[in-house]
Amino acid sequence: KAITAMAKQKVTLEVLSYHATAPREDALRLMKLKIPSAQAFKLYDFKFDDFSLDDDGSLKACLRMFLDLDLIGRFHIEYEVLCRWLLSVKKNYRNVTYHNWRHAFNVAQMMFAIITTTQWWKILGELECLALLVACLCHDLDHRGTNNSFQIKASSPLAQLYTTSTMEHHHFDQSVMILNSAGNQILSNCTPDEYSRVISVLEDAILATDLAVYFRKRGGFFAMVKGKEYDFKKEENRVQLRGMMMTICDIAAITKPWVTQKQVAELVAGEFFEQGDIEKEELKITPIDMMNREKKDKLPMMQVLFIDSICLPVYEIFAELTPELKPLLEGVLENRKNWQMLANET
Ligand code: 5BB
Repeated sequence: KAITAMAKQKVTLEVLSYHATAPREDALRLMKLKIPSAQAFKLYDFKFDDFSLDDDGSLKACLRMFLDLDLIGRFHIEYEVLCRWLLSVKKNYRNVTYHNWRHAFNVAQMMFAIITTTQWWKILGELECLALLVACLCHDLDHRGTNNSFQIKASSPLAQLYTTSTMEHHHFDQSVMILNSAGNQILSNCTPDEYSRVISVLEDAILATDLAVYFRKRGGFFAMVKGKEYDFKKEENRVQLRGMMMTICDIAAITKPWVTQKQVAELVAGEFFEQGDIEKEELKITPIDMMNREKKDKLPMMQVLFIDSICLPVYEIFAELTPELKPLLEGVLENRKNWQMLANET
């Protein structure tokens, strides 16, 4: 529904006015810490344990990824500014059950593991690697633990501002705000041309994490890979690749060893149930089964459905694109077996 210019301005102010960056002192502390190797952190590992690092560990691991991809050297990023930016990004995640800083960090680790294992950094180039790493860390900024359809049902200010990909537009906005905040400008030594390219790749990448966008774009990507007609020197093919890479990193918990997958699924379910509780108590509506804690017996069956309809197709196509990503597909199949077994018990 269209809103007037004045109403839109009011909503914009409401949504965009508040945000805070990390104190400089925190950056000075982080700067002095010794950064272990990528190997020591297991950052190349597809089976990286999502719960292995504490807050400081995750920040140091981020610095290691920027260092090893040579982004600090190539884009002349000041180390103190990078530390402050990382702390600010972390600070702008909320303490929600699943869509918090830990999730963002794990998505970035998977992106790092993929671009190093496949050596796709050579295809993507430094600018797109920088944009993708930033995108992973920022892709769920200020998530409130509720999805796009909730924003619409609750007529939240965000839904008035953005009618499609509501949360994802907000995550991108928050990303740009932090990138432009004093003391946090990791792109300040980029040329104007590099800056606008990074922001444009960042926008596409963050918007690609909307499930609706994935469904809209995946047919074209699958056809491109199946038809072997791709040429990653063509920008249109790279955009498609980058978008699908965001998807496989975002949902990579589904590829992880069973112990990790089970833990993450509990968190995802927990956040869904909390949204369901608000829908019941405040919006007076009946939540869908996925968000209804009275239906939690259905979880294993829903994970099988999630795997079949969303995960398997995209990990299959990436395994076809390069054998180096086959371990991700194998992880999904292993988890499918376990969820199917649990589903059969109930
Ligand atoms: C997902 C789409 N939704 C509108 C209807 C339900 N489906 S689902 O059947 O595939 C489904 C997915 C049902 C239950 C689920 O979790 C129960 C705990 C999930 C599910 N979603 N399971 C997961 O482990 C994860 Br991770 C997710 C991801 C949620 C964010 C989706 C981002 C997609 C990017 C392309």
